[in-house]
Amino acid sequence: MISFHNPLHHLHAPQHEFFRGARVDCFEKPLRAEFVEQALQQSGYPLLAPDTDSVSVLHKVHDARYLAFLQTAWQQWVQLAPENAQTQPFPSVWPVRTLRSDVEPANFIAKLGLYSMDNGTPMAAGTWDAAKAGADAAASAAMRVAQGAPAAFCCTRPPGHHAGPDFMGGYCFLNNAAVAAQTLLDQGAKRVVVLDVDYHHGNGTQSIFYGRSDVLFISIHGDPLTEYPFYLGHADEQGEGDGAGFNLNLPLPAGSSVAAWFAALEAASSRIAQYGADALLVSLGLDTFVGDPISHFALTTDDFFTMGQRLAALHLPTALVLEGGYAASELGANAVQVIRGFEAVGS
Ligand code: SP5
Ligand code: ZN
Repeated sequence: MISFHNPLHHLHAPQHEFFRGARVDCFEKPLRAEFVEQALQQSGYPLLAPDTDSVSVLHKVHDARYLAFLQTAWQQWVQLAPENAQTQPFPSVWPVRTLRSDVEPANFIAKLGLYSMDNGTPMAAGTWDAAKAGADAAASAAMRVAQGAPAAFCCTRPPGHHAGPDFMGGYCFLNNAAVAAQTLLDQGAKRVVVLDVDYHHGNGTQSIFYGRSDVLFISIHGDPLTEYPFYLGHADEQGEGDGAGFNLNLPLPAGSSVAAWFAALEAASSRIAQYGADALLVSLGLDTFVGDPISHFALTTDDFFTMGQRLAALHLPTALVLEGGYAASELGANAVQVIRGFEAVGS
Protein backbone atom coordinates (compact mmCIF):
# COMPACT_ATOMS: atom_id res chain seq x y z
CA MET A 1 0.00 0.00 0.00
CA ILE A 2 1.25 3.46 -0.88
CA SER A 3 2.16 5.19 2.37
CA PHE A 4 2.82 8.80 3.23
CA HIS A 5 4.48 10.19 6.31
CA ASN A 6 4.60 13.63 7.88
CA PRO A 7 8.24 14.77 7.74
CA LEU A 8 7.56 17.63 10.18
CA HIS A 9 5.51 15.82 12.84
CA HIS A 10 8.34 16.04 15.39
CA LEU A 11 7.99 19.84 15.41
CA HIS A 12 4.80 19.29 17.41
CA ALA A 13 6.25 18.03 20.69
CA PRO A 14 4.53 19.63 23.67
CA GLN A 15 5.68 18.33 27.07
CA HIS A 16 2.58 18.26 29.24
CA GLU A 17 -1.14 17.87 29.35
CA PHE A 18 -3.42 18.10 32.37
CA PHE A 19 -4.86 15.12 34.20
CA ARG A 20 -6.85 15.68 37.40
CA GLY A 21 -5.32 19.10 37.78
CA ALA A 22 -1.73 17.88 37.48
CA ARG A 23 0.67 18.14 34.55
CA VAL A 24 1.39 14.72 33.09
CA ASP A 25 3.51 13.74 30.08
CA CYS A 26 1.67 14.03 26.76
CA PHE A 27 0.13 10.80 25.50
CA GLU A 28 0.19 12.13 21.93
CA LYS A 29 3.95 12.15 21.39
CA PRO A 30 6.42 11.95 18.46
CA LEU A 31 7.40 8.37 19.37
CA ARG A 32 3.94 7.23 18.20
CA ALA A 33 4.61 8.17 14.59
CA GLU A 34 8.21 6.96 14.80
CA PHE A 35 7.04 3.46 15.76
CA VAL A 36 4.56 3.38 12.88
CA GLU A 37 7.12 4.66 10.38
CA GLN A 38 9.63 2.07 11.52
CA ALA A 39 7.13 -0.80 11.28
CA LEU A 40 6.00 0.29 7.81
CA GLN A 41 9.55 0.47 6.51
CA GLN A 42 10.49 -2.88 8.03
CA SER A 43 7.43 -4.41 6.39
CA GLY A 44 8.41 -3.14 2.96
CA TYR A 45 6.24 -0.04 2.73
CA PRO A 46 8.48 2.89 1.81
CA LEU A 47 7.31 6.25 3.08
CA LEU A 48 6.59 9.02 0.62
CA ALA A 49 6.80 12.70 1.50
CA PRO A 50 3.65 14.79 0.95
CA ASP A 51 3.39 16.19 -2.58
CA THR A 52 0.03 18.01 -2.38
CA ASP A 53 -0.49 21.43 -0.79
CA SER A 54 -3.69 21.26 1.28
CA VAL A 55 -4.12 25.05 1.62
CA SER A 56 -7.16 25.47 -0.63
CA VAL A 57 -8.91 22.41 0.83
CA LEU A 58 -8.15 23.56 4.39
CA HIS A 59 -10.20 26.67 3.66
CA LYS A 60 -13.16 24.49 2.62
CA VAL A 61 -13.24 22.58 5.92
CA HIS A 62 -12.02 25.20 8.41
CA ASP A 63 -12.97 28.85 8.98
CA ALA A 64 -10.46 31.46 7.80
CA ARG A 65 -10.50 33.13 11.24
CA TYR A 66 -9.46 29.89 12.96
CA LEU A 67 -6.73 29.09 10.41
CA ALA A 68 -5.28 32.60 10.76
CA PHE A 69 -5.20 32.24 14.55
CA LEU A 70 -3.61 28.79 14.49
CA GLN A 71 -0.91 29.83 12.04
CA THR A 72 0.34 32.65 14.30
CA ALA A 73 -0.76 31.40 17.74
CA TRP A 74 2.72 30.47 18.99
CA GLN A 75 4.21 33.81 17.88
CA GLN A 76 1.37 35.64 19.63
CA TRP A 77 2.05 33.64 22.79
CA VAL A 78 5.78 34.36 22.79
CA GLN A 79 5.15 38.02 22.00
CA LEU A 80 3.31 38.33 25.30
CA ALA A 81 6.54 37.48 27.14
CA PRO A 82 9.76 35.99 25.73
CA GLU A 83 9.92 33.41 28.55
CA ASN A 84 6.64 31.96 27.24
CA ALA A 85 8.80 30.17 24.66
CA GLN A 86 9.68 27.74 27.49
CA THR A 87 6.09 26.97 28.49
CA GLN A 88 2.87 25.87 26.81
CA PRO A 89 -0.24 28.01 26.64
CA PHE A 90 -3.49 26.50 27.95
CA PRO A 91 -6.96 28.02 27.64
CA SER A 92 -8.74 28.85 30.88
CA VAL A 93 -11.97 30.46 29.68
CA TRP A 94 -14.48 29.39 27.01
CA PRO A 95 -17.47 31.05 25.29
CA VAL A 96 -20.11 28.51 26.38
CA ARG A 97 -23.87 29.09 25.96
CA THR A 98 -25.00 32.76 26.13
CA LEU A 99 -21.45 34.10 25.62
CA ARG A 100 -20.37 35.56 22.26
CA SER A 101 -18.08 33.72 19.89
CA ASP A 102 -18.54 36.11 16.97
CA VAL A 103 -16.16 38.74 18.34
CA GLU A 104 -12.54 37.62 18.52
CA PRO A 105 -11.04 38.97 21.74
CA ALA A 106 -7.67 40.72 21.69
CA ASN A 107 -6.42 38.79 24.75
CA PHE A 108 -4.42 35.73 23.66
CA ILE A 109 -5.73 33.27 26.28
CA ALA A 110 -9.30 34.39 25.52
CA LYS A 111 -8.65 33.75 21.82
CA LEU A 112 -7.20 30.34 22.65
CA GLY A 113 -10.38 29.50 24.58
CA LEU A 114 -12.56 30.70 21.71
CA TYR A 115 -10.77 28.29 19.35
CA SER A 116 -10.48 25.30 21.75
CA MET A 117 -12.96 22.69 22.98
CA ASP A 118 -10.79 21.54 25.90
CA ASN A 119 -7.59 22.24 27.84
CA GLY A 120 -6.15 18.92 26.68
CA THR A 121 -4.66 20.04 23.39
CA PRO A 122 -1.25 21.51 24.15
CA MET A 123 0.58 23.54 21.54
CA ALA A 124 4.28 23.83 20.87
CA ALA A 125 6.49 26.09 18.76
CA GLY A 126 6.15 23.95 15.63
CA THR A 127 2.51 22.94 15.95
CA TRP A 128 1.31 24.83 12.88
CA ASP A 129 4.14 23.54 10.66
CA ALA A 130 3.58 19.96 11.86
CA ALA A 131 -0.21 20.11 11.51
CA LYS A 132 -0.02 21.72 8.05
CA ALA A 133 2.45 19.11 6.80
CA GLY A 134 0.10 16.45 8.19
CA ALA A 135 -2.84 17.90 6.29
CA ASP A 136 -0.62 17.90 3.18
CA ALA A 137 0.17 14.22 3.79
CA ALA A 138 -3.54 13.36 4.13
CA ALA A 139 -4.33 15.30 0.95
CA SER A 140 -1.48 13.48 -0.81
CA ALA A 141 -2.88 10.06 0.13
CA ALA A 142 -6.33 11.12 -1.08
CA MET A 143 -4.83 12.37 -4.37
CA ARG A 144 -3.23 8.98 -5.04
CA VAL A 145 -6.56 7.26 -4.45
CA ALA A 146 -8.31 9.80 -6.70
CA GLN A 147 -5.71 9.04 -9.36
CA GLY A 148 -6.51 5.34 -9.27
CA ALA A 149 -4.51 3.75 -6.47
CA PRO A 150 -6.71 1.15 -4.76
CA ALA A 151 -5.61 2.39 -1.34
CA ALA A 152 -3.18 4.71 0.40
CA PHE A 153 -2.15 5.12 4.03
CA CYS A 154 -1.16 8.33 5.76
CA CYS A 155 0.98 8.02 8.88
CA THR A 156 0.74 11.36 10.62
CA ARG A 157 0.42 13.22 13.87
CA PRO A 158 -0.99 15.35 15.40
CA PRO A 159 -4.32 13.59 14.77
CA GLY A 160 -7.27 15.49 13.30
CA HIS A 161 -10.76 14.13 13.92
CA HIS A 162 -11.65 16.23 16.98
CA ALA A 163 -10.76 19.50 15.18
CA GLY A 164 -13.97 21.20 14.03
CA PRO A 165 -14.65 24.00 11.56
CA ASP A 166 -13.24 26.59 13.95
CA PHE A 167 -11.71 24.83 16.91
CA MET A 168 -8.94 22.52 18.10
CA GLY A 169 -9.39 19.78 20.69
CA GLY A 170 -8.49 16.22 21.67
CA TYR A 171 -4.86 16.60 20.51
CA CYS A 172 -6.15 17.74 17.06
CA PHE A 173 -5.62 21.02 15.19
CA LEU A 174 -6.38 20.46 11.50
CA ASN A 175 -8.91 17.82 10.48
CA ASN A 176 -6.83 15.54 8.26
CA ALA A 177 -9.77 13.21 7.52
CA ALA A 178 -11.95 16.11 6.39
CA VAL A 179 -9.10 17.41 4.24
CA ALA A 180 -8.72 13.99 2.60
CA ALA A 181 -12.49 13.54 2.08
CA GLN A 182 -12.81 17.02 0.58
CA THR A 183 -9.83 16.30 -1.67
CA LEU A 184 -11.56 13.17 -2.98
CA LEU A 185 -14.66 15.26 -3.75
CA ASP A 186 -12.63 18.01 -5.40
CA GLN A 187 -11.00 15.37 -7.59
CA GLY A 188 -14.35 14.14 -8.90
CA ALA A 189 -15.91 11.82 -6.33
CA LYS A 190 -19.62 12.51 -5.88
CA ARG A 191 -20.11 10.60 -2.63
CA VAL A 192 -17.49 9.89 -0.01
CA VAL A 193 -17.80 7.87 3.20
CA VAL A 194 -15.77 8.83 6.24
CA LEU A 195 -15.62 5.82 8.56
CA ASP A 196 -14.13 6.78 11.91
CA VAL A 197 -12.91 3.78 13.94
CA ASP A 198 -10.98 5.73 16.59
CA TYR A 199 -12.04 4.93 20.18
CA HIS A 200 -13.23 8.53 20.53
CA HIS A 201 -16.12 9.98 18.55
CA GLY A 202 -14.89 12.10 15.62
CA ASN A 203 -16.85 15.17 16.66
CA GLY A 204 -14.87 17.54 14.43
CA THR A 205 -15.42 15.53 11.28
CA GLN A 206 -19.10 15.03 12.09
CA SER A 207 -19.60 18.76 12.59
CA ILE A 208 -17.74 19.72 9.41
CA PHE A 209 -20.01 17.52 7.27
CA TYR A 210 -23.22 17.51 9.36
CA GLY A 211 -25.25 19.52 6.86
CA ARG A 212 -23.97 17.74 3.73
CA SER A 213 -25.08 14.65 1.83
CA ASP A 214 -21.91 14.30 -0.27
CA VAL A 215 -20.08 12.95 2.79
CA LEU A 216 -21.60 10.13 4.84
CA PHE A 217 -19.97 10.21 8.28
CA ILE A 218 -20.03 7.00 10.32
CA SER A 219 -18.33 6.57 13.69
CA ILE A 220 -17.86 3.59 16.02
CA HIS A 221 -16.73 4.80 19.43
CA GLY A 222 -16.95 4.70 23.21
CA ASP A 223 -20.32 6.01 24.43
CA PRO A 224 -19.96 9.78 24.98
CA LEU A 225 -22.01 9.52 28.17
CA THR A 226 -18.78 8.34 29.80
CA GLU A 227 -16.05 8.82 27.17
CA TYR A 228 -14.32 11.82 25.59
CA PRO A 229 -15.48 14.00 23.76
CA PHE A 230 -18.66 13.70 25.95
CA TYR A 231 -20.74 16.35 24.18
CA LEU A 232 -21.25 14.71 20.79
CA GLY A 233 -21.45 11.21 19.32
CA HIS A 234 -24.90 9.98 20.36
CA ALA A 235 -26.99 7.69 18.16
CA ASP A 236 -29.72 10.28 17.61
CA GLU A 237 -27.35 12.62 15.70
CA GLN A 238 -28.35 11.81 12.12
CA GLY A 239 -27.45 14.95 10.17
CA GLU A 240 -29.42 18.10 9.38
CA GLY A 241 -30.74 19.92 6.30
CA ASP A 242 -29.24 18.37 3.16
CA GLY A 243 -27.22 16.16 5.50
CA ALA A 244 -30.25 14.59 7.22
CA GLY A 245 -29.73 10.83 7.19
CA PHE A 246 -26.03 11.12 6.30
CA ASN A 247 -24.58 10.82 9.81
CA LEU A 248 -24.48 7.51 11.67
CA ASN A 249 -23.14 7.16 15.19
CA LEU A 250 -22.60 3.70 16.64
CA PRO A 251 -21.63 4.30 20.28
CA LEU A 252 -20.63 1.27 22.36
CA PRO A 253 -20.27 1.18 26.14
CA ALA A 254 -16.71 1.45 27.45
CA GLY A 255 -15.52 -2.11 28.02
CA SER A 256 -17.42 -3.55 25.04
CA SER A 257 -16.20 -6.84 23.59
CA VAL A 258 -14.38 -7.39 20.31
CA ALA A 259 -17.51 -9.18 19.02
CA ALA A 260 -19.63 -6.12 19.79
CA TRP A 261 -17.11 -3.92 17.98
CA PHE A 262 -17.16 -6.05 14.83
CA ALA A 263 -20.98 -6.17 14.94
CA ALA A 264 -20.95 -2.36 14.84
CA LEU A 265 -18.55 -2.52 11.89
CA GLU A 266 -21.07 -4.81 10.14
CA ALA A 267 -23.82 -2.23 10.71
CA ALA A 268 -21.54 0.48 9.33
CA SER A 269 -20.76 -1.70 6.30
CA SER A 270 -24.45 -2.19 5.48
CA ARG A 271 -25.04 1.56 5.52
CA ILE A 272 -21.96 2.11 3.34
CA ALA A 273 -23.16 -0.45 0.77
CA GLN A 274 -26.55 1.30 0.65
CA TYR A 275 -25.00 4.76 0.16
CA GLY A 276 -23.27 4.01 -3.14
CA ALA A 277 -19.99 5.76 -2.36
CA ASP A 278 -17.20 6.47 -4.85
CA ALA A 279 -14.51 6.41 -2.19
CA LEU A 280 -13.85 5.64 1.47
CA LEU A 281 -11.79 7.57 3.98
CA VAL A 282 -10.94 5.71 7.17
CA SER A 283 -10.11 7.74 10.28
CA LEU A 284 -7.82 5.04 11.61
CA GLY A 285 -7.54 5.47 15.35
CA LEU A 286 -5.72 2.53 16.90
CA ASP A 287 -6.80 3.34 20.44
CA THR A 288 -9.39 0.53 20.27
CA PHE A 289 -6.38 -1.69 21.14
CA VAL A 290 -6.72 -3.70 24.37
CA GLY A 291 -3.49 -2.19 25.70
CA ASP A 292 -4.36 1.44 25.05
CA PRO A 293 -3.63 3.49 28.19
CA ILE A 294 -6.58 5.91 27.87
CA SER A 295 -9.29 3.84 26.11
CA HIS A 296 -11.53 0.86 26.93
CA PHE A 297 -12.09 -1.46 23.99
CA ALA A 298 -10.30 -4.78 23.61
CA LEU A 299 -9.02 -5.30 20.05
CA THR A 300 -5.85 -7.37 19.74
CA THR A 301 -3.14 -7.01 17.13
CA ASP A 302 -4.72 -9.95 15.21
CA ASP A 303 -8.08 -8.17 15.29
CA PHE A 304 -6.52 -5.27 13.39
CA PHE A 305 -5.76 -7.69 10.53
CA THR A 306 -9.45 -8.66 10.52
CA MET A 307 -10.37 -4.98 10.52
CA GLY A 308 -8.24 -4.45 7.42
CA GLN A 309 -9.97 -7.39 5.70
CA ARG A 310 -13.43 -6.01 6.52
CA LEU A 311 -12.47 -2.56 5.22
CA ALA A 312 -11.15 -4.02 1.96
CA ALA A 313 -14.35 -6.06 1.58
CA LEU A 314 -16.22 -2.78 1.08
CA HIS A 315 -14.50 -2.72 -2.33
CA LEU A 316 -14.01 1.04 -2.44
CA PRO A 317 -10.96 3.12 -3.29
CA THR A 318 -9.70 3.76 0.23
CA ALA A 319 -7.52 6.32 1.98
CA LEU A 320 -6.58 5.57 5.59
CA VAL A 321 -5.41 8.34 7.90
CA LEU A 322 -3.90 7.67 11.33
CA GLU A 323 -5.78 9.25 14.24
CA GLY A 324 -5.28 8.25 17.91
CA GLY A 325 -3.64 5.24 19.54
CA TYR A 326 -1.46 5.67 22.63
CA ALA A 327 0.12 2.28 23.23
CA ALA A 328 3.07 3.69 21.29
CA SER A 329 5.29 0.61 21.12
CA GLU A 330 2.46 -1.53 19.69
CA LEU A 331 1.18 1.11 17.29
CA GLY A 332 3.48 0.05 14.45
CA ALA A 333 2.42 -3.60 14.54
CA ASN A 334 -1.25 -2.65 14.78
CA ALA A 335 -1.06 -0.25 11.82
CA VAL A 336 0.78 -2.80 9.69
CA GLN A 337 -1.81 -5.47 10.52
CA VAL A 338 -4.62 -3.24 9.22
CA ILE A 339 -2.67 -2.74 5.99
CA ARG A 340 -1.80 -6.45 5.64
CA GLY A 341 -5.40 -7.45 6.27
CA PHE A 342 -6.57 -4.94 3.69
CA GLU A 343 -4.12 -6.26 1.12
CA ALA A 344 -5.07 -9.89 1.85
CA VAL A 345 -8.47 -9.28 0.21
CA GLY A 346 -8.45 -9.33 -3.59
CA SER A 347 -10.34 -6.53 -5.32
C1 SP5 B 1 -7.29 11.68 18.63
C2 SP5 B 1 -7.60 11.17 20.00
O1 SP5 B 1 -7.60 9.96 20.23
N1 SP5 B 1 -7.84 12.08 20.95
C3 SP5 B 1 -8.17 11.69 22.26
C4 SP5 B 1 -8.29 12.85 23.17
C5 SP5 B 1 -8.56 12.38 24.58
N2 SP5 B 1 -8.47 13.47 25.48
C6 SP5 B 1 -8.75 13.11 26.85
C7 SP5 B 1 -7.58 12.40 27.43
C8 SP5 B 1 -7.79 12.06 28.85
C9 SP5 B 1 -6.58 11.33 29.36
N3 SP5 B 1 -6.84 10.72 30.58
C10 SP5 B 1 -5.68 10.13 31.16
C11 SP5 B 1 -6.04 8.97 32.00
C12 SP5 B 1 -4.79 8.38 32.59
N4 SP5 B 1 -5.11 7.26 33.42
ZN1 ZN C 1 -8.98 8.52 20.07
